[in-house]
Amino acid sequence: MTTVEHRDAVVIGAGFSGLRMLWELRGLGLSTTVIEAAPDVGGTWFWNRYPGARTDSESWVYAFSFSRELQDEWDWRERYPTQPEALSYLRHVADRFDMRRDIRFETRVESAVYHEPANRWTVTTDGGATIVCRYLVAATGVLSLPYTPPFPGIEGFAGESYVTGRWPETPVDFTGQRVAVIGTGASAVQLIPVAAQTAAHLTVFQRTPNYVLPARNYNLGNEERQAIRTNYDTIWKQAHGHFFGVAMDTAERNLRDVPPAEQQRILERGWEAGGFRYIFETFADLLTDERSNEVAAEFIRDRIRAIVHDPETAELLCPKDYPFVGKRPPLGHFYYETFNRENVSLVDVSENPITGITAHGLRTGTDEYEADMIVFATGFDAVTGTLRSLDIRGRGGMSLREKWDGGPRTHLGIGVDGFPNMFLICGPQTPFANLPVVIDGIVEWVGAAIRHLEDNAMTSIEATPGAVESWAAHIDEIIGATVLPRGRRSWFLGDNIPGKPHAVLFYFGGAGAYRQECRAALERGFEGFALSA
Ligand code: N01
Repeated sequence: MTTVEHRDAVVIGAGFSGLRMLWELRGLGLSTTVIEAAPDVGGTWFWNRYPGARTDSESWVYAFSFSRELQDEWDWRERYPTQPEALSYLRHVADRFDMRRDIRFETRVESAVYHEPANRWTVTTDGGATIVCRYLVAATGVLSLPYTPPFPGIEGFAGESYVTGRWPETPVDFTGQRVAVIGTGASAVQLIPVAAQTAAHLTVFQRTPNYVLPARNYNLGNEERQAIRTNYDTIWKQAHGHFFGVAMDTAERNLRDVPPAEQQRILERGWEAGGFRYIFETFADLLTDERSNEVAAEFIRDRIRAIVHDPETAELLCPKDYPFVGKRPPLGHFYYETFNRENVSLVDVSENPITGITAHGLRTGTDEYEADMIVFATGFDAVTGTLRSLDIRGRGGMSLREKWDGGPRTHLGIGVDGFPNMFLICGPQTPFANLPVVIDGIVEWVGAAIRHLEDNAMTSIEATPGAVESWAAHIDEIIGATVLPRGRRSWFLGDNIPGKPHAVLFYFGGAGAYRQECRAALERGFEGFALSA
């Protein structure tokens, strides 16, 4: 006989979002169980442990801001934390706040079903548990379901194969191996320079080149660490208002208003500053003006041509038929330099696609390539993939999977009509930005909504169909004013996976503006949501 457990809230996932949500719910005095598939906390940072993995956000904003003590006692080592460092931070948070007692590890949610008369969610897990709760929070991550193309012959490969998003805990040794890497997104861009150091030969299979920005990582000294701690109030204030949720300046001048020599000087400064500073601290119109965007794109192509010695390889690495940021630009740690190594080669599979995996490597339409190891750095069924893989049912048994057949629909990326008391943390149609900062804002909003229900003896909150329609139109309107729809097979738009509906998966108005939109809805009595007594 199954025992039915009762909780105020169930949270799915124990990554950044799930831990932050647990902290919030505890603050409201609500009993909560977090359900996590992995044997530990960490989410993205648990699964993506491939060599070279590290954040693309600067460490001082890739953190929680809810606890001054946590800020004061944690020391980041580098500008961009490595995967082990990011994971140990999240482990530290879980231990520091005694969170593990509320987390059920190595457990997957199978279904979550809303029962209308009782106004309760019933969550079932693969471990046979049944938990009945009032509030359901999906903290399932933006990039949590890896995608591997269904190449024929994969199972017959005689060597070792790995997926970046499911990297094993036991170290993988590339020494003396012929390694094939499929993909040139952010994951591959991080892995390639590291694997190239020990592999006998590394072959990179590229379908679409990316605009890779130099990260310019460095170790943080004691003085800088101390300065970060002292300035945290200013750092968070800046990050909360910033388009990308980071502590960077926001350029106010437009490239089109500046003479060409000055344009180049400013772009050079952004390029040298490293990371996304090239986008945000240079010019205000890079994402909205095609001609300005093209100047910034050509600047990057020039750098590629200057770094990569072989002109043919350099040309292949230059993105040409889509705008800068039309795909999410990866940060490189000597990425382009790696193609000057004797043991690295680039294969262009844009016109001559990979047609299958053989016992000893892979094949394209015309050629065969031998490999001892294949790394699939082929991306994720992003944003909606994990949510759609769960059997979530709202009013009248309505399935979230079916409801989103044509693409996701939400209000503020937080609520879905027909799914009362269900909250999404970093669901579809929330900002594409530095996630800990976005998470913080959303969790605070959800906390305020639940507090409102509890304090006013109300039973449910649910997005209205009208608000959901308006939010979708708003999202479309925002992206329509940018160059982003011209991206190539962008996962921002669901276009990286054959058959996935083309839909705008993010709010591209910026993290700061989104925070204001959420606050305005709250101040107007949770506008766009129906509340029931
Ligand atoms: O995945 P991707 P990712 N044949 O989708 C190629 C975040 N992230 O894991 O572009 C050949 O970007 C595909 O080619 P194409 C970050 O937000 C963050 O690298 O579709 N190639 C592409 O090159 C990032 O944007 C960090 O033509 C095929 C690659 O596989 C997001 O995760 C680190 C193919 C997939 O690239 C996703 O990055 C890492 C096929 N059949 C990731 N199918 C940090 O913050 C796919 N590809 C540090």
